[in-house]
Amino acid sequence: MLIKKPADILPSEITPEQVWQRRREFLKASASGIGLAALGLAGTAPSRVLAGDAIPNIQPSPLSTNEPPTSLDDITSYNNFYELGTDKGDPKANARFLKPRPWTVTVDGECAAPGEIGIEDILASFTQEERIYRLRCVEAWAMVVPWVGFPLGDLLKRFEPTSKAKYVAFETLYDPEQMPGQKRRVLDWPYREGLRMDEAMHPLTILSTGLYGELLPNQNGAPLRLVVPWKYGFKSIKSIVRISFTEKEPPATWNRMQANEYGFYANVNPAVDHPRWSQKTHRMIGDGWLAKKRETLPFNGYGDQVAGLYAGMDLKRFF
Ligand SMILES: Nc1nc2c(c(=O)[nH]1)N[C@H]1C(S)=C(S)[C@@H](COP(=O)(O)O)O[C@H]1N2
Ligand SMILES: [Mo]
Repeated sequence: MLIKKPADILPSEITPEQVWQRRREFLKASASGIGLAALGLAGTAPSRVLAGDAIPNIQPSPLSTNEPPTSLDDITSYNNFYELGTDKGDPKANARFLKPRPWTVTVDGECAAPGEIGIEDILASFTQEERIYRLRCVEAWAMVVPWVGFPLGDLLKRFEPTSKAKYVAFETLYDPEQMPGQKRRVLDWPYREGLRMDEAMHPLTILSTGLYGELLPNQNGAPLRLVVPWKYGFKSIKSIVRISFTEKEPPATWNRMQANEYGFYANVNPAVDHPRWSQKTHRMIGDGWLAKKRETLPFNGYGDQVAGLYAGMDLKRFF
C-alpha cells in the first residue's frame, strides 16, 4: 500500500478536516522546532476572502475541550438559521443568497466611542484563537465545533462602554434579498439577542469568524456570529450587523415570541424542562439516531467557569 507523505498530497485532495489536522501537526512541529517547509505549509496565505479560505495565525485556546469535533459535513448541513429557511437543510441550500462581503458592524448605545467597524478590520485587529466549543441547541442536539474566534470583550472594549452599559444587544442583518426567509414573518425580523455585560465580557463568550480553520460558511452565520457555549443555541446570533450597549435588558427574538419557553438567560440547565420536552438529555450529532442519548450538564459543562456569574439568582425563575 502506498502511503502518501504530506508533500505528495495535492491541495485539491485535502478535505477541510485534514487541513485542520495538519494545522495541529504544524503547531506541534513549530513548538518542537521542525521546519515548516518540511510539512509543505510555508507561505500559505489566502488570496480571497470567502468561506473555505484558511485563516492565518490561528492559536489554540487553553479553553478548548478535548472532545473529538463533529464532522465539518454535519456542522455545515444541519443548521438553524430561519433567515435561510426553517428546515435544518435549508440554510445550506440557500447559503448562496447571503453576501458576507463587504460587511460593516455598527456599535452604538451607552459607549464613549460609538462607530462602525468593517469585517476586514475585525479580522486584522483581533487575535484569532482556535477553540473547540460545544454549541448545544434547545432542540436537544449538540455538536463539538472547532470555532475560530476571539473574545467578544476585546471588541467591546474598543468602543469604551460607559458605566450605564448594563447589557449588550445584537442584531442580525435585515435584507430579504440576501435572507429569503425574511420574506415571510415567521419571526419578528431582524433576529435579536442580548447578554448581560458580565456575560458578554466573560472569556468564554466569543465572536466567531470561522470554523475548522477557515472562514465561516454562510449557513453558520457568516461573516461574524456570537458563540456562548454555556447557553442554548438560540443565544448564539448569526450574521451580526449591530451591537448596542444598553441600560435595560434588550429584546431577544425567541424570548419575545414565547417567553414561557425561552428565557432571556437560556443557560443550559437539565433541571428546567422546556414546556414541550425534557432538557435532561441530548443527542450528540455524529452518534447516530439510534445511539443512546447523553446526559446534559448544568451550564453545558462550563459550570466551573461561569456559575459564579449567577450567584444568588434563582435559575428556575431566571431561566
Ligand atoms: N440570525 C439568526 N441567528 C441564529 C438563529 C437564527 O435562526 N437566526 N438560530 C439560532 C439557533 S436556534 C441555533 S441552535 C444556532 C444554530 O447554529 P449552527 O447552525 O451554526 O449550529 O444558531 C442560532 N442563531
Ligand atoms: Mo436552537
